[in-house]
Amino acid sequence: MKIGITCYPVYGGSGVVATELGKALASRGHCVHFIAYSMPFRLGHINENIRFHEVNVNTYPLFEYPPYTLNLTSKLVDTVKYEELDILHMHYAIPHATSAVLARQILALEGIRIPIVTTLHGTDITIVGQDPSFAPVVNYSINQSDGVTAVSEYLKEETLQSGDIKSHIEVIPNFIDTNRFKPLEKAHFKQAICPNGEKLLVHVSNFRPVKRAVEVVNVFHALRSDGYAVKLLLVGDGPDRVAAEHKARELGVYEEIRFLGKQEPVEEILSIADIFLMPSGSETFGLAALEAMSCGVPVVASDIGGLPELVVEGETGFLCDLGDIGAFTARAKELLDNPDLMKRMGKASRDRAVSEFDTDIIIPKYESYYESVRASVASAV
Ligand code: GMT
Repeated sequence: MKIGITCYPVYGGSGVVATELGKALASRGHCVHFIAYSMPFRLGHINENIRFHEVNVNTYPLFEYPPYTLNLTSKLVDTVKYEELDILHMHYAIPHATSAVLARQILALEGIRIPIVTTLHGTDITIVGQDPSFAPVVNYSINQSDGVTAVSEYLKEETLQSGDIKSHIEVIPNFIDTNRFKPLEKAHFKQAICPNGEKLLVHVSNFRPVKRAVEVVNVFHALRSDGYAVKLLLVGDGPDRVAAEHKARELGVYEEIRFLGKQEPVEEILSIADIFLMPSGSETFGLAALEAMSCGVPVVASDIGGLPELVVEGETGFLCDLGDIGAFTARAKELLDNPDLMKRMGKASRDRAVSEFDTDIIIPKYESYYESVRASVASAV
């Protein structure tokens, strides 16, 4: 198939999923065209099955707010037409699905009927989609898509509960390349970070407020105050990084924390982690937690959103009430006090990643979904 994929090309879950999906589809023989305002950050090398089409955003003195949605629409029209695409897959409803629906209308005038699949990742529904200034266009764009997928049962239910979405929603979870994200031998790296045999807590995110990165620092401080020999790695960057740094200084633990900023390859960092902390206030799936699990790391996460579909309470990690620093600290202590439990949960995490979420399990679900959407569009013409 010739597949057009549009996503936010930046550091963030939906961009990672879209990019890894495109790469995996290309390696299975499909021709994948990425259409975005810059090269997706995880794309790496282009090969004969991967093309990139940059959306240029016009500036003109009249345009105080450049109309990116329209530039994207035009690029979608051209790419579908000249590259003879079979399907468009839009990641994130706003504005990608909207542009695709408009592009489909323009192409129809030339007798081209392009099927559109929209994947909902989360904040397009849980935050942006709830904003009344966006809601009508979000709902319209989703309802007009030929196929809609969501990354968890939780997100599917959230979307349907709004009452305005009439589409059937297929749940296809996030996935992971378990050959890349696996426990790696990194003893020297661990020794450098934890020179006295300390245990290592890790948090990876884009430091948006929803990630509650400051709470990671609070948990770390609570553990240190109770005499636990631990270190903390904070990976990623974003609006709350300064607040996390400030909290670390205020609590006197700054010297025990490394703020690494945006890092690739994350799997090397996760391989030296003992516990992964995810105190998020909202998480439709929690891709960063899956990356940790695939590297054999138990996860202590908020009991919210799609996280209970990923983290099996008491088996691959622990789920805590949102914002309950005491509970997060207690669960981390349970793991730190009990090396056998930590090992068992790390192995269970890895096993779950391999058996439920491996790329080879999930990508065929997208392929067959594309086929079914194409078939239903073709039969309706
Ligand atoms: O989490 C973020 O801030 C990024 C966001 C995105 O849209 O790029 O991630 C969302 O999509 C990921 C991939 O499907 C999910 O794994 C994340 O849980 C989800 N984030 C939230 O719901 C906050």
